[in-house]
Parts: sequence; C-alpha cells; structure tokens
Amino acid sequence: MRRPRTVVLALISLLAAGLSALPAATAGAAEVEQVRNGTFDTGTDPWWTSNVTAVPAEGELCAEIPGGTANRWDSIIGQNDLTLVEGESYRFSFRATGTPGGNVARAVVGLQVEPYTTYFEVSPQINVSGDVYSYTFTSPMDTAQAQVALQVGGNAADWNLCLDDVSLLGGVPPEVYEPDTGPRVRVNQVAYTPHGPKNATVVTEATEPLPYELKNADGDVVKSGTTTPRGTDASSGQNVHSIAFTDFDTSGAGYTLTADGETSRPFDIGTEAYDRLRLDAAKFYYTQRSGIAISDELRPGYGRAAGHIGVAPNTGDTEVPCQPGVCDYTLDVSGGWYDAGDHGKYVVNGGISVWQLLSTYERAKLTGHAAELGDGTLDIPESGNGVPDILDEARWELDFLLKMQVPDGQPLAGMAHHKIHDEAWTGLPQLPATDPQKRELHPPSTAATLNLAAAAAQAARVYEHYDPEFAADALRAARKAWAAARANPEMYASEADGIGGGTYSDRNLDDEFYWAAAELFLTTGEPELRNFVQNSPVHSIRYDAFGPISYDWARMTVPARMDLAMLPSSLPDRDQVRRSVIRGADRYLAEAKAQPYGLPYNPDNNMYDWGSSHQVLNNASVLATAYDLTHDGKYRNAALESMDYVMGRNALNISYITGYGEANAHNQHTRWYAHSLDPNLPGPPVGSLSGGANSSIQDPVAQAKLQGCVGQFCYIDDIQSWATNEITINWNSALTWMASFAADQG
Ligand code: 9MR
Repeated sequence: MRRPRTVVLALISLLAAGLSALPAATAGAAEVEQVRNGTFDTGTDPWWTSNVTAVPAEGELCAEIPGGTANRWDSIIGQNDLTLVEGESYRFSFRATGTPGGNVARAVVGLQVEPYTTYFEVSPQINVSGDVYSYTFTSPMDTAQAQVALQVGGNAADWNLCLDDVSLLGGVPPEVYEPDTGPRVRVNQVAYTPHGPKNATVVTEATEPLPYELKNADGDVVKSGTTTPRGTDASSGQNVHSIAFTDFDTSGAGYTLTADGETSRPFDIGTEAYDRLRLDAAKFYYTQRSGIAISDELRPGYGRAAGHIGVAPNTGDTEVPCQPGVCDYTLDVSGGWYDAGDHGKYVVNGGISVWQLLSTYERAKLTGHAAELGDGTLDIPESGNGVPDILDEARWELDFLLKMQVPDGQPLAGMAHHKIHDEAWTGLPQLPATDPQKRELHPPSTAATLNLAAAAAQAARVYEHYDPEFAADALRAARKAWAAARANPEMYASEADGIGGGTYSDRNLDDEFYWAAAELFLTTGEPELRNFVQNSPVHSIRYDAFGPISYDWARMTVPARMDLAMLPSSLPDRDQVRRSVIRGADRYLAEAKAQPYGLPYNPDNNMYDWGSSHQVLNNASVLATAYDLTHDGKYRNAALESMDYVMGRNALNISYITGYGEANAHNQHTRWYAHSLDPNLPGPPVGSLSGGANSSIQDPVAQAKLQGCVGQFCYIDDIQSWATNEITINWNSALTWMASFAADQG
C-alpha cells in the first residue's frame, strides 16, 4: 500500500497525540481476503510475472511492459493458489496507474491450469490518474486453483504499470443492480406503423383505469382515453396496465404517451424506420465477414484488415488441420461469417442463418417486394453486379459452408465438418486479423451435414436465375450431403467440445432430416424426397411442432413447414401443412393477447431462453406466415405488435436493436466492435440485435448483477455478458426476416 504523504503525516500526528482514532475496519465479519500481500508491503512475493520487467517501487508493484505483443496474456502479473467457493460472491478490486495512459489490461479471476477458464474478466483502460477498479462477481466453481491476474500484453507500445491494493474479498453481499428503466410508460421507441396496431404498457401501482394522453411533437394532445388494468405480468413481476391507440393513424415523429404522471420515450408513427431496418439488419453481415478486408468507404468507422486469410499472426483459415486424430488433411475454409462476438464459424448456425436470409428474399419475391432487397440496396462490394444484394451476402456464407464438406476420396466424404474455431477462447477485444491462435476443424457431424444439405438445396433454386453454374454446384453438394447424412445418421457433435468455440450440439435430428428433405424436395420435386418428408415423424399432424420456441438452430421443423406451406410443390397434404402453420400461429396469437407486453413468446416456467429476443421474432414470423397464407389481419397485427417488444415496449424499457430507439442495446459482447473496452474500436453496427433476456445467466457479469431476476429482467447491456448480450448471425437473420415483413406492411 502506497500511502499519499499527507495521510501518512496525519497518521503520525494522530499517534503522536496518543489518540487511537484509526479508521475502523469496514469489512463485515464474514468477509475474507483471499489475496496475499495485495498491498505489496512486504515486497512482491507471492506474485509472479511473465514477460514484464519489475521496476523497484515501494508499497506497490511497478513493471515495464513491452509493446507489440499480440495477446493480453503475452505479459502477465498474477497470483496463484486462491480458493473460490461456488455460489459465493467476491469483490475483486485493485488500484492501477498506467503511463502513458489509455492502454488496456485484462483483469481475470480464473483457473490457473488448463483450460484456464475465466470466472470473471474485465478489460478496463488504465490511466495516468491511478484509478481504483472494483467489481463483484459470484464464483461458478469450487476450486483451490484459482488465480488473479492482470494480463497486460497486446498493447502497441511499451508502457509502465503500477499496481496496488489488489484484493479478492470473499463473503461480500452480491451486488444489487438497479437497471435504469426510465419512464414507466413503455412504448415501441422506434415506430408504430400507421395502419398497424399501437399498444403500450404502463407500470403502475394503480388497480383502477387511469387516464392517458397521446401528444404530438408540439405537445398537443391528439388523443386521450383510459388504460386497461392487466394485473401482475408474470414475465416481469410488475403490476401493469395497457393502452391501445390503434385507431390513431396520423404519421409523424416525436409522439409521446403520458399516464400516471409519467411520459414515455418518444416514438414515430410511420414506416420509414422499418424500411431502414430491413436494410440495416441485413447490412450487419458484411462486417461479420471473414476472409475479406472490410471497406471503410462502405462502412465508415468499420474498415478493418481481412481476418484469417493465411497471413500472420493468424494461422487460418486457408489451410486448417483437424483436431488431433480427426483427419489427416487440411482444408481451405476461408470466408464465411464469424458466428457472433467470437471468431468461430459453425456450419449448424450458418445453415439456419442462410435459410432465413434466403427466405426473406423468397418471401419478398412471393409478395411482390423483391426489389426492396435488390442489387445495390446493401452497399456491399458486390453491389452493382446484377444480383440482389441479400443473395450476394448469403452467398458469402454458402461458399464457406460448401468448403466445410469432407472432400471426395477421404473417409466420410460428403459429410460436413461441424465447425472451425480457435483452440482456446480469445479475450476481448481482439480483431479477427490479430487472432494468433491455432484454428482447427472439428469432426464432421450429421447435423452440420444436414444444415449444408438444406441451405445448399434452397440455394440451388434461389440462385438458379442469377448463377446457374453455382446453383448446379450447390445442388450437387446438397445431394452428396444428404446421402452422407443418411449413411451416417447418428454422428453427434460432442456436448463437451466447447473450448474455444460453442458446441452447437444437438442429439435430436428428426427435424434437420425433415428440413433438408423438404428443401431438396421443393427444389427438385423428386418423389423419393416427397416420401421422406411425408413419412418423417415430425411431419405427422400428431407432432406438436409449435412449442414455446417455434424454431431456432436446433429446432428446424417449423422452417420446413413454413417453406412447404408457402412454396409451390406437389406435396399432396400441403393444405394440412398450411393448416398446421395457422394453428401454430393461433397459439402465438393467444400468448400475445394474454401478455400485457404483447409478445408472442411465453417460455415454460418463465425461463427466458438464450437469445430470447430472436425467439420473439421467430415466433412472430410464424404469425407473419399465417398472415401471408390467410390475409387475416389478426395475424399481421400480432406479428407487427411483436416488434414493439424488441423496440422498447418491455420491462427494461430498452430497444434490443442498436441505434434504434432512444435507449438501445449498444454494448453487446463482441471482440471487434468492442468500443466499450477500447475507445478506438467502433461499437456494434446500427441494426445489431442483442440476444436479450436469458434466465439462465451463465456469464459472471449476469451472475453478479442479475441473481434472482424475473424473465424479462434477466438482461444487462454489458460487453462481458455473453449469455444475455451477444450478437449472432442467426439472431440478426430473424430480425432481417421480420423487419422485411414489417416494412412490406407500409
Ligand atoms: O445461441 C446458442 C444458444 O442457443 C446456446 O444455448 C449457447 C450455449 O451452447 O450457445 C449459443 O451460441 C453461441 C455459440 O455457441 C458460440 N458463438 C456465440 C453464440 C451466441 O452466444
């Protein structure tokens, strides 16, 4: 502990005066310090350092850190052999001074041995002012092999760091986190469509109806009425009322709703925001691209070097070996999109994302809106090539998916490798081009093979008009994958294969077989495939396909049904499929009506799923499809009303779409739009959907701040909350699909 001179002098004079008025210890009895010699009063033992040069200092640890290393962990100051107790909360704090200021340190509490799991991490900037950093987290583990470490590498130039008062205090109360939820009148903070539903939710203690006023931007009251009490909303635990002002249809900006003494955040009535969102949601993919430099001209502020093109320090993705023992060839699997905030590329999740973008286009074509997604709409390098931009964008991923297929002449030829990613998780922030880790192909899986088959089969019909050669290649690859999956129906990706990348493991593949067969059938019309579809256990009317979650990367029955319902084919029981989609929509319609926040998603036991905001949108897309099938306005209205939830009409009063709505998610978990960790990096692009509330709060930040959260409240806009606040290609595809539907209703 380095004491400022004045304090030292004051203490000396207190002692000299014979007084014993030393400050009382503030720690409660149960709070126990885990770190030894965190004040450096007795030298620097038992601290260890790696690739830093200790500088003599009194009462603190100062070190020179070399610049120009690639990773945070290339220079470390740490202490090992600490004990953590599962479920106990700890306050991790330290004082740090950096010269020059502005370098980033990664402060970690984690396992000191492989796989070096981090239980808590933050990456603050260290300044010349000498700041105290303090965080509370809850240990997910019992271990006597924990370490605290400051990983200080990965900065461009040499710098100096002084560290003091490092503390890991056990037994502290878990932090009480109070989200700023703003005014109690909750609206779609972006826009209601002029001829669509207009609903709001008021959080109040009142049990009787309350008066409300709708005001325009000038503050004139343009409508008034009374609220409808709705009782306690299970998804938030709040007592709420609802407001319906659907019949007000004058377009404009800056409207507000006032009730119970509170005024909502402003909103528009109009369609312009949906026209923009349709494109912004799809533009998200360009900056997720691997294997190509991102043009700063096309995306101002987002230009960056190409990631993983066989140029150091990357080791991939042009010649990627398998994990040891899996294969003895290498593959060029460059290109594709990074899955999310990580640098992994996964065939399973690539498949649904491609399907949803291609379906956005197929639906737009069927409903006469293809031009809105046409050539030149997305400002991508291919704009102007005569192909609709959304197809050019999906092609970037399709080419990658095809590269993941096991080549002819190798064992398991035709199967698809499940995924490719780093050997271990990289820290934040990390630009794709600076990722130095070893990349590996993971074993082929049946699920990945079926994703490839389905997406490539769909591509074969969608690209036929623009690029017949590619369409033919895609169909060949799809057939080969289909045959390989039939021959190897039970090759499951391991649930344990989650180091350095997600698992995307799924042991129920009836739905993936059904989806791949449906796409192949819709493209080729072949009777054998039709028979497969009709005999699939998930095709049966007795099979309940429309559960609380309609579909996601692991559940692909409903997308198959939607396509079989919408696209022309010789399926004899097509009407029955259509009726099943409409019955599914009826379920989500009932959920939306029953819930005061109007969302068509009501998970069992109120356990919000990982990526709940996209589950809301996927369920909404079933409603939208029922509207396309029936033209019954009740489905359209419920689908449009679902947008309210993701645009701010929710318990947290937050829009989950970056750049849309006055209070919006913009600190999502990502390694290269990591502005909240490094001011030199951009934040997530406008139109990025955050995963949203997740009741299982798997990450340390969510665990520290959201213990005991109810449904909608299990969310925090913090870059380290990877369980509640990530961005992914399959979530933005849900947003693209629904934004396009909503824009079409203008
Ligand atoms: O979206 C996936 C979610 O359904 C799973 O429950 C979760 C845990 O396996 O993984 C999510 O996907 C992540 C993937 O594994 C790695 N990239 C980021 C994805 C979003 O968090």
